[in-house]
Amino acid sequence: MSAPRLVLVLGDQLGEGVAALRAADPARDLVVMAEVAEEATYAPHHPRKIAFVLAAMRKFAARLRGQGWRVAYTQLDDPDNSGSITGELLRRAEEFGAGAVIATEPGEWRLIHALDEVPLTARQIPDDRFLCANARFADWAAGRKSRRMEHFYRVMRRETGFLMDGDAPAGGKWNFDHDNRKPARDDLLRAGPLRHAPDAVTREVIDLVAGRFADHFGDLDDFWFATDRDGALAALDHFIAHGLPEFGAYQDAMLQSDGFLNHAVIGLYLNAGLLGAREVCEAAESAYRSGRVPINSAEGFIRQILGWREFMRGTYFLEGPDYTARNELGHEAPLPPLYWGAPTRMNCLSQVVGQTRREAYAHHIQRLMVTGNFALLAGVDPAAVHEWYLAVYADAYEWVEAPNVIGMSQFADGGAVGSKPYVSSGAYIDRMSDYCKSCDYRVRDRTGPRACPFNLLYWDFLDRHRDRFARNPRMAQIYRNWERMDPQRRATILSEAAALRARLAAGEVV
Ligand code: FAD
Ligand code: DLZ
Ligand code: SF4
Repeated sequence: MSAPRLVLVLGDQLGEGVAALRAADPARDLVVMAEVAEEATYAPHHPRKIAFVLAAMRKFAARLRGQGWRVAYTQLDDPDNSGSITGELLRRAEEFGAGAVIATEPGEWRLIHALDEVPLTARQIPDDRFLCANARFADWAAGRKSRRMEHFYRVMRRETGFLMDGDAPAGGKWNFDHDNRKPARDDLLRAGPLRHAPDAVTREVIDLVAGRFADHFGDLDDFWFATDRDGALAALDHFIAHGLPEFGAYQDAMLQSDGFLNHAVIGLYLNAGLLGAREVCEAAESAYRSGRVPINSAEGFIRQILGWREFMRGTYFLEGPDYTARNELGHEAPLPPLYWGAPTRMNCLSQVVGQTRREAYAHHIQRLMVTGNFALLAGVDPAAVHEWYLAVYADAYEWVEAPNVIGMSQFADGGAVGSKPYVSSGAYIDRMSDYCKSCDYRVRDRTGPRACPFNLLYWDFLDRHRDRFARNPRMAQIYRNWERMDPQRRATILSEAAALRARLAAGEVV
């Protein structure tokens, strides 16, 4: 019999249909899965994320064995563990006399390059779990002056047929965002995400992670994520029944008492491979077709997956390995310690960072308009912002995190993802949340000792980057407002903002 090949299955490739498994032969080949320190520490991942990935890996390995695969599985505390994916491939190659590796292409350049360099014959097969292949995205992007998600999304709607009535978009419009801007009310009942009690396998992993990564930012108690496909499917069903009907209306809202609102909390399951993008979109469309959810919710939700998620993946691979080093605005300030839990008087940041520490989760607007907005306004080095987001969220993998952070949130790619930077003063946060009511700062104060820092830094940011943005048609009105302001007031804003940035840079509590 010919020598076995090693079939690499990474911690975010946990589906039976993954390309490497389809290309392999269970009678001949050996699946390699490895819990390794390098993957837990290339960014200091939240312990909840590490526990989720490792527990899901253990259960997936058991499932593969049940289907007849031979699996060489390395646990984190195995004394022979080499500590890296390539180290484990080499160790298993020697142990089993294998010379070839079959891998599904990883979602990160770092690992793609590491596999290219492993001294074995390693074949990396395109990861076809996505609705738009990288080659298709490159084809769509070719020759365009600018790439915008909304254009891409319409192409995807047509190509996949999701929410189409013949040639026309269901409901008569491509995008129902206009109906999706309501602030949330505290007294509305929401089911929240489905919570799963950890079983024995998960509990063992939690103990291991708690002992090994106690120095990483993030809580591990009351762990409730699903860690297998059945649990992830139950979470999806729960969301479709209870969250999706009102998903659209409250998509942008933020509430101090509820960090989840009607969000699906399935990003971690999708990205790890426990759920597929197609089945999630199908579930949402079928709820719409059967009259269980309105079009603004179904469309708003499907756009996130068919539009944004695929657009971000295409962007990551099209932009290439240097994307995470981009810094078009030349921002160099250090990430303020408040991001790692140091005290802050800004209630919005304290709430979002606190929730992130507890849950390894924040929803899109919290990530974009609170933590992301503040880092951009404060001129933080985008590489440091990128490392933070990659570490702290359970759904963070570089292919999706980097275009969201370097591109959408920090504008460090100069506009490859968005046409203008997502910056706002405190007024936006006040309109969409209840954070400002319990803040030391006053959201209506533009200057003075209690002026909301977002207000000061907002004008300061626009002023600093006037050359780049003043001619952007979507920002012209804002610049006109700034020019019309009393010169004395403008000078006060700029000097107070400079003092604030100096205090942030010195690590003072702000
Ligand atoms: P929902 O709001 O319920 O949306 C449903 C699904 O749509 C998500 O699960 C996700 O798969 C997809 N989706 C929504 N928005 C986006 C988007 N902008 N890009 C890609 N997919 C999207 N998403 C990640 O999966 N991983 C990340 O590391 C990540 N980092 C982000 C960083 C920043 C600064 C910002 C602004 C957004 C980031 N996002 C990231 C996108 C989005 O915030 C999360 O996908 C979402 O909050 C996950 O929670 P959910 O499952 O409840 O999503
Ligand atoms: C995120 C993660 C973690 C924490 N641990 C492992 C691991 O021990 N073994 C593994 O195969 N994968 C892990 N992962 C997921 C990888 O980091 C992920 O495959 C790459 O970042 C590419 O997306
Ligand atoms: Fe945040 Fe400003 Fe509102 Fe305070 S007043 S919660 S700092 S936006």
